[in-house]
Amino acid sequence: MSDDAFKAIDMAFERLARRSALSMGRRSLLARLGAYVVGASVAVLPFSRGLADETPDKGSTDDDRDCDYWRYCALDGNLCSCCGGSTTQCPPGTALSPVSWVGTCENPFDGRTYLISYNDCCGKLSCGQCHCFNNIRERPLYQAGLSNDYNWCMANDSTAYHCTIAAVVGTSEDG
Ligand code: ABN
Repeated sequence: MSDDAFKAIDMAFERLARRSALSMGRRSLLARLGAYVVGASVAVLPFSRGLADETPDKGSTDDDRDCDYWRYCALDGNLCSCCGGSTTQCPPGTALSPVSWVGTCENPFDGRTYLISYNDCCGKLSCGQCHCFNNIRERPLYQAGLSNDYNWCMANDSTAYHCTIAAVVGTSEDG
């Protein structure tokens, strides 16, 4: 760009600055600038605008020690069925969490959708076996009851997380 072009731009900005200084006070100028800065930062903040993964997933196995077992469609954690418990029972020496998150999973064997309660089993260190990371219709933590990404042992005497069970609590047709 030539010197003349730079000069023209300088003058244009100077004129603009002088005109706005005449028409508004310093405080109101700062307030306006502040509003622009806050507006711009909200516009670019990295939050999730879309919903979580909506891909229907029917699961593909009847093996309850496999992450693809249909009931585990929203299970993020260790399978209790690999840790001395079962799909519905905590392993000996652990205690069921009274609070849980829920998911809806389709059973590929009867085509129906079931409400699943995922409860953590607590009181022993992580079992470390069969870790699954399934997130069908799971929601971020601000919808706590639908979020799997949380230690639901928080209400137990011992908050140590061991594994997770997946109990059917109803069908999606239940009122
Ligand atoms: N609800 C399973 C879990 C436990 C601890 C941390 C993340 C997720």
